[in-house]
Amino acid sequence: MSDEQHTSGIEALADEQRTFPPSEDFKKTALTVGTEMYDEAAQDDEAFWARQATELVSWSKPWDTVLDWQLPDAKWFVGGELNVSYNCIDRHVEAGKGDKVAFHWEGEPGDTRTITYAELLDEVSQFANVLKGLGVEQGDRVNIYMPMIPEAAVAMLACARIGAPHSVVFGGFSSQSLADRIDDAQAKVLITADGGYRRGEVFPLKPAADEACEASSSIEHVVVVKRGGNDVAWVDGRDHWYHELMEGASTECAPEPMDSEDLLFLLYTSGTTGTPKGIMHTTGGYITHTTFTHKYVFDLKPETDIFWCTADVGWITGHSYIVYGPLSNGCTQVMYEGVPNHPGNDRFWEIIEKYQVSIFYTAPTAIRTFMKWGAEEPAKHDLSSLRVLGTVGEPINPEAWIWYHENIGGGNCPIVDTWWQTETGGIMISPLPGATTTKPGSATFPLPGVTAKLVDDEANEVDNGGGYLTLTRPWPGMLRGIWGDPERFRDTYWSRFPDRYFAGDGAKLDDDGYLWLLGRVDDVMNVSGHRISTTEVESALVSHPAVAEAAVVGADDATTGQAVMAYVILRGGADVGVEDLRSHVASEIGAIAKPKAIFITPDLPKTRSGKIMRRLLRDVAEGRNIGDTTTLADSSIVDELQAKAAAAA
Ligand code: 6R9
Repeated sequence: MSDEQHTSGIEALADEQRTFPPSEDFKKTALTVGTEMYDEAAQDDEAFWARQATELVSWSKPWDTVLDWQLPDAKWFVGGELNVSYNCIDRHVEAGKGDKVAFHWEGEPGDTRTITYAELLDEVSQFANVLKGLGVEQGDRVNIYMPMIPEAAVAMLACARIGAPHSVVFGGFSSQSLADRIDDAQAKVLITADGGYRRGEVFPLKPAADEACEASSSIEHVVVVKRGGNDVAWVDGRDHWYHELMEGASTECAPEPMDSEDLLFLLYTSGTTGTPKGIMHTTGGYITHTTFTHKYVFDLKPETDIFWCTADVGWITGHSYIVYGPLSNGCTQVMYEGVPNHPGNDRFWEIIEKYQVSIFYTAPTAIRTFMKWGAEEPAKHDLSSLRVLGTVGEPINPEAWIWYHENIGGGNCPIVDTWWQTETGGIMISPLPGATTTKPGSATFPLPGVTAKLVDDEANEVDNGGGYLTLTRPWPGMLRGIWGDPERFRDTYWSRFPDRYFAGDGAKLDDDGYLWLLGRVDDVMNVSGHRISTTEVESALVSHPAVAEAAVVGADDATTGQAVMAYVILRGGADVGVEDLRSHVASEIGAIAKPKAIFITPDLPKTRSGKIMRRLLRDVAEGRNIGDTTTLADSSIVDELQAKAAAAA
């Protein structure tokens, strides 16, 4: 990568001076314009969250205690009972909003489906009865492996209705990844589809689901939604068509009252080791956090806004800001199945115009791709319905922020750059669009009720300059643990700095107290907003019979944020092509983890004590000059790698 590209990336954050105060016009109708909520939460954060839980969430039994905090274990709204599917559906129907559209769903080929809250209630209740009929009981885990179709949300909500925690696995993950997650959660039922549409073609899901069932031990039933129309293999007694089971199912299914701390779902995410972690989210705190943040961060007016989050339900963003937060707030959403460039590079802008989307939430990597496609694509469409824009998943470079502001927002939509994680459940650091003066590239300030502090290596708090991002107070949406591994939970998040949650991100505080998130400080890469562990890719590579050793690093990439770069030592006498190794990683983990480049090398740069020097490999991959290599066991290998990298660039 050239120096020029490099300074347009994260380094440019440091020089960014422009500020964007909310317009007078926006402030006229904004939910929050001043600092009242911040002041209230600073006085007493528990009372603040309790007020949100009372005002925004319906409980069948009130709680006794707001917070029970015994580090690292937090319990919120202790003793309270509620049902999340009731909060997301029934209460809106009961309030006379049954005819309101919950989803405008758009299939990639152009087919559409409109689902009202009343229809959603019927379908979710029916599917909840289907699950019960398959023997799913409260507490049983259900795996979901689906394309972006409404049935994915229906399946999640049906699980929530009967108190069966779901574990959604992104449809782009391989059968092996799915099998690992099924086994870890010991799920009884798998819900999938024959296939879905992507880039104008059907991508089959059922074959991977079949392989995963073979490779795992706990699945008793597989429910298959017909979407792609592709041929599928069938295991009699185990496999069932969704539409056939639904035919006979009753639309009456009372929502199960759940304890506030009952498990709502597991969602697996990459950590610094090779094994993904099953992040646990519970009921009362999670729905309070997602409902609150969805309302205030996006300045939501549920009566008039049309909300569109472009994430996949396989990620936390899809859980919190397609399914739970927006439906709990009773708003109308757009849900889209496919890619942004089918049939043309303006598909997103066409959808915004067609459905009059007013709040749009996407990822920086998507914005940088739109920049490449050119401003003439959005210019073909009337985007004047938009009033709030959001980003999530990775730091946004100021250049992309400004492009988004001008070309999508028409220069007058506030941008909310939202920092959060699978583990936090919901948004933690973000502007409030009517109250916060934004700076392009800064996620600005912790939300009311959230306490974030930077610390240095010795755990001293940093008020100005760079440090590690930590959270000092519990928040309602926080993870309650790692499924089956309490020790890893403590080690990963609570042991690096005493009495604090360590997020794994580096950040900087500027002179005005604005937070600038700078990316991961651990062995986790962020590729197009997806978290991928370097160790996981290394394990995938060495599982190939031709590979002796592998080192993987995330290198800066102008479009995807980071790109996976691999250095591989082959076994003596082995001969394998780089393409074969790339495909091997895709089949082990999924296409998102495919290395952009693989360098075959006779050796890897190691310290005298034998540690692979990743920092140096990153420098090589990013085309930087390597300085002092005297601590290296053999420095000639670096010259060789540099020559290879230069040849590949
Ligand atoms: C929601 C989500 C979490 C990691 C996180 C950080 C990065 C997310 C960001 C951001 C800078 C933002 N991240 N939002 N970095 N600015 N606005 O993405 O969850 O997939 O678990 O990833 O993503 O590095 O630690 P998840």
